[in-house]
Amino acid sequence: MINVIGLGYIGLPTALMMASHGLKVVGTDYNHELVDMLRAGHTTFKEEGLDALFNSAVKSGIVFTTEYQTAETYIISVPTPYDKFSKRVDTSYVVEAVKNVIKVAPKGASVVVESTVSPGTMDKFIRPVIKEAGLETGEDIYLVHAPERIIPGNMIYELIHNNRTIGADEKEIGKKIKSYYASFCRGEIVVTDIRSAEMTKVVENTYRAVNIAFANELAKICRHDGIDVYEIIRICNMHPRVNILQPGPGVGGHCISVDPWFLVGDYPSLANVINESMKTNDGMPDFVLNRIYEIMKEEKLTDISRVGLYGLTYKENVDDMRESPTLQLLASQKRHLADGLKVYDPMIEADIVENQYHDLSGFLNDIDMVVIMVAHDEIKKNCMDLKDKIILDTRNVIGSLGRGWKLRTL
Ligand code: SAJ
Repeated sequence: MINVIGLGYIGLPTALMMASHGLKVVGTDYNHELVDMLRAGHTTFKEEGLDALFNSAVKSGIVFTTEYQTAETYIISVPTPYDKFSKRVDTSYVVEAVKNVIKVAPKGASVVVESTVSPGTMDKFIRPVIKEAGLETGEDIYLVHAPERIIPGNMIYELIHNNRTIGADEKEIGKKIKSYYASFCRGEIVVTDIRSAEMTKVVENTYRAVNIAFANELAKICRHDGIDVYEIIRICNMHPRVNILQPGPGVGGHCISVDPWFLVGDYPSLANVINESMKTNDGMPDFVLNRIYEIMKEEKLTDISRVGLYGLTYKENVDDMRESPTLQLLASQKRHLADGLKVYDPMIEADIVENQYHDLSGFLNDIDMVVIMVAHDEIKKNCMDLKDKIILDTRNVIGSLGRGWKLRTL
């Protein structure tokens, strides 16, 4: 039996996938409300295909509980935030989960950490916990690190099709865990050692962060000289070995805006490009705020409450607001003792911020200038409704459609 610990964005779909592919799975989460919701037949976030997968897993007998189980294998998918001051990974949730697991784990159980950790975490934080409990790794407990790679917005597809990495001390254990993932994963599953698995995961997200920072820096350079950055990127990307990403209002989510800091925190004198890239990305919400003020001045718009931010989530077509550039921008505006910006996001039903709207037409009626922060499909479908507004399109959604409109970009 597999006991999946932590039923969030990664743990839940992984548990459901394994259960619906014939493995006996119990999902454990210490959050009673979350477990009650799952038991009542409701999923806890929106993701294409998640509800169908949930129903299939329930039919196959998945169980949700707040209790840790006696199981042959544990998969730990709990949060690993980072400490904003030290820039280092906060391992407290993983350590706590491992402590709880080893209280009930039978001799020879495998403990798979799926949460993203910084390189060396298993050696520095997890092995000592096992030792302190009087247990031996490789005898009483087998340690494995199996980081995920799925992208919010396309999770179910990517769970099935992405290649994966499994890091284990013993090849045989690595192969056993690989067989569980292979029950649903059609990608290639590489078995390596734990330190390499830890490093690859963080490096993958860092690679993307650095490349997004490059696009963001280009946007600033092009703005300085009045050049269209999108035209530059489009043409450069026609070169066979160039693939520049898209600039944006900032980098959100719980991965690309977080994981690269682990490398900066652990290797402060070595991770220079990474450090500068992260600072560039983190500076983008302020850059957008300055653009808003610049455009207001040009358009002789004096009332900030006539400006609206479209989009609260960290990217398009998800309901996830973690580290969202819009929330960062609003916080920055508050620090400057100015507020009043209106906000709307079709993916968010709850009231999250002040001056938030829940319908697009009401939102548009009350503003003169709209700042597109997220490229949700809704805004693409309705972009003709923006025709008479001053538009700051930070995501290049409107593009050539807006010729002759009051359209600005980053
Ligand atoms: N973004 C840009 N410009 C771009 C691409 C993205 O500004 O050209 C922004 C997005 O708007 C968003 C942020 O970056 O705010 C991150 O979005 P994303 O779609 O690039 O990635 P995530 O954070 O949703 O998921 C990433 C993925 N990692 C990589 O692509 C290397 C995913 O595969 C990982 O599983 C996930 O992190 C994770 O959990 O680590």
